[in-house]
Order: sequence, then C-alpha cells, then structure tokens
Amino acid sequence: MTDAVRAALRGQRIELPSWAFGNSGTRFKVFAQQGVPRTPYEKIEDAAQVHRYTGVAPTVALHIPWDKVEDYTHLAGFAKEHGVGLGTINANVFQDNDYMLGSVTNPDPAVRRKATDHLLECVEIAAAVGVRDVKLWFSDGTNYPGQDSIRARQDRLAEALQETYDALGEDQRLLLEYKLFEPAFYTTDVPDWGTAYAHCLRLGDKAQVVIDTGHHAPGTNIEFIVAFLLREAKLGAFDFNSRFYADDDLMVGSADPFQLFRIMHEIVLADALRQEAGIAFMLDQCHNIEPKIPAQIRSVMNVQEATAKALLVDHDALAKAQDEGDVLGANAVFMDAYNTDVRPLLAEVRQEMGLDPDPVTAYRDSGYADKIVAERVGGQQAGWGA
Ligand code: AOS
Ligand code: ZN
Ligand code: ZN
Repeated sequence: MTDAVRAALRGQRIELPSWAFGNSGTRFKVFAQQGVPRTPYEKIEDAAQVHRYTGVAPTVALHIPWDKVEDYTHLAGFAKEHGVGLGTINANVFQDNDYMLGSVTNPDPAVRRKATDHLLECVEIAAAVGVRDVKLWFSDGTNYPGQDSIRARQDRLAEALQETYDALGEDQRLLLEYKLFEPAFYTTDVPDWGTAYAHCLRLGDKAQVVIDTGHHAPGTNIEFIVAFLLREAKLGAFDFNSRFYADDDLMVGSADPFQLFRIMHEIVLADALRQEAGIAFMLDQCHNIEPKIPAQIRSVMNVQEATAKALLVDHDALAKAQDEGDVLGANAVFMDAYNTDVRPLLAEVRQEMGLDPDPVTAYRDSGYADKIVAERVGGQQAGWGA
C-alpha cells in the first residue's frame, strides 16, 4: 500500500503557469516585486527553480502573446537546458481593444476572424514545439440584457471552436475553460461546465473541459463536476487555485484544503492521477503580495499533500461502509485519510527522489532570490489580475 502511494506521489506531475512569475495585482494596484522576470526566458528560469526543489513540476504553461518570442523551438531548447519543458499553450483573446464586445463571439466578423486566427496561431505554436494541449478561455459575454443575442453568440463560438478543432494535429487537444463571470457581468458565453461540455461533445474526442477551481459560484460542489466529467472522459485539465470570493487566484489549497482533497479523491478513485490518464494538473495563480517562486513551491506542496491524503483513503473499507449503508462509517474512513499528517511521508518521498525534504527552506537557502534581485532590473507584468 505505502509503496504504491509513494510511487504515485513520485509520478505525479504539476504544470506551472509562466504568468505566476511576473508581477500581478488587482485593478487597484500592482505591487511590483524586485527580481521578477523580464522575458519569457527568465520566467522559465524561475519555473525551473520550482521543479528543482519539488521534482514534480517539469513543465511550464505559456500564455501567448505574453510569452511571445521569435523562436519557440529555441525557447523549448532553453527550457530543456534548465531541466524543464514547455507545457500547455494558453490563448489570449481578451486584452486587445478590438475585443471590447467579445472575441470569437463578437458581432463584428472581422474581430471574430482576428480572434480565431490567434487560436490557430496557438495551435501552430503548440505543434512546432510538440506540445499536446491548447487551452482556450474566453472573456466573451455581455454586460446588459439585450446587448447581444445569447443564441447568436453561441453559434459564433461553435464556429470558431470548430475551425480551431479542425486545425489540431493527431495528438493535440483543445481544452475549453469556463468561468461564471468576469469580465462580463450579465452573460458569459462559456459560463459553466455544462456549456463547455456541450461544445466539447459536439467537437469530438480531442476537445475536453478545463476546470479552474476559482471559476464557480460560491458553494458549488466541484468534485461532483470532476466525477461527472471523468466518467464521460471529458475532463482534460485543471487550473488549480484558491478563492474566498471570486476568481481570487490565490495559492491552491490555501483557502479550502478539504475541497482540494475531495477533488483529488475523485481523481484517485478514477485512477486518473497517472500521466497516461491525460489529465493536466496546472496551477493558474497570481502572487500579488507574496514572493512568487516560493509561493509556487508551496502550491505544488499543497497539491501533493491533498493527493497523498487522497491516496491514503482505505477504498476497501470505504466501499464496504457504502455498501452497508453505513453513513457515519463511510464518512469516518474518508475523514481519517483527510486528517492524516502526510508531511513526513512527503518528506521521505522527496528524499527518495534525491531532493531536500523541505523545498521551501532549500530554495530560501539557495540564494537564488538575492541573485535575481541583483541581476534583473525592471521586471515584467504578468498581464492583469488573471
Ligand atoms: C481567467 O480567468 C482564466 O483563469 C484563464 O485561465 C486565463 O487565461 C489565465 O488565468 C491567465 O489570465
Ligand atoms: Zn484559469
Ligand atoms: Zn481565472
């Protein structure tokens, strides 16, 4: 049992977002930090630090055009030299002036063309560097009743998705992310998993849903969505983060570690932790007031802790209690796993992997933070609040 748990933990993979290393903030203020990356290359260097101390975060998701470079193959080579690889390509059709009334759902066909061309460019970039996944999140929606036709916007969305889907290579995937609201406040064109699922279903096997844990109404049972999509083979990826209010993008596992455990329990039950299962576990976070590299390290550790607890659930005892209708017994089995202190186990697993058992302290003692402050002046903004 413990051997299997250890092996599963060693084999776990968590993808880091390049934008987590840049400056970020709210619409009120961006508090610039010293030493943040000035280029996509420096974001890769920072992400490599997270992998170096955790051993389970070997890929970096890019956001285009935030991470636009002349030569993506060169960037991929640079990543490799630093012990990491490029991950999911995230499209960005939300920050140009043209997109005020939407991108792929905009009433103006010329704007829709521009947006779809960008999605196609992302598929091309992914193909050029051998990346499987292209992730689409649309800020599209309306602010006022009557502003635009809800149905026509769905038609326009379907058309753009189809064109993008048709451009995918054999082994590529289109990942569609939903979000309840923001920046649109009345209707959002992909507001929930049902909408994302329906579009992905129509597109085909290479289209799957992304669950960003911060994109739901308060109180939403996210593990139900996880279980449902897994059952339908339509769960492609997670954007992990924590929220207290809306799309807060705080460190995963910081606001509600129990929710994260419940989500990872569904993953373990479906045997979907294995990389071959094809679920991409990504972080989508912004570190507005905390130092970014240790925050990413801490986030990876939080996911590992929730995963370790989920792996410790006694499935035989749980199934027995469930079959017998033993409500309290089943709940007790579940809670026993959640209440286990898995930090010593994870420290051992790290040692088995040749890592320091305490990644945060190891990073702090490395002197890397001082080095980047000294060497980098005028760091880049991640984009906006993300
Ligand atoms: C936006 O709220 C989404 O979470 C997207 O995943 C977005 O592309 C990312 O957060 C960067 O802004
Ligand atoms: Zn996201
Ligand atoms: Zn978000």
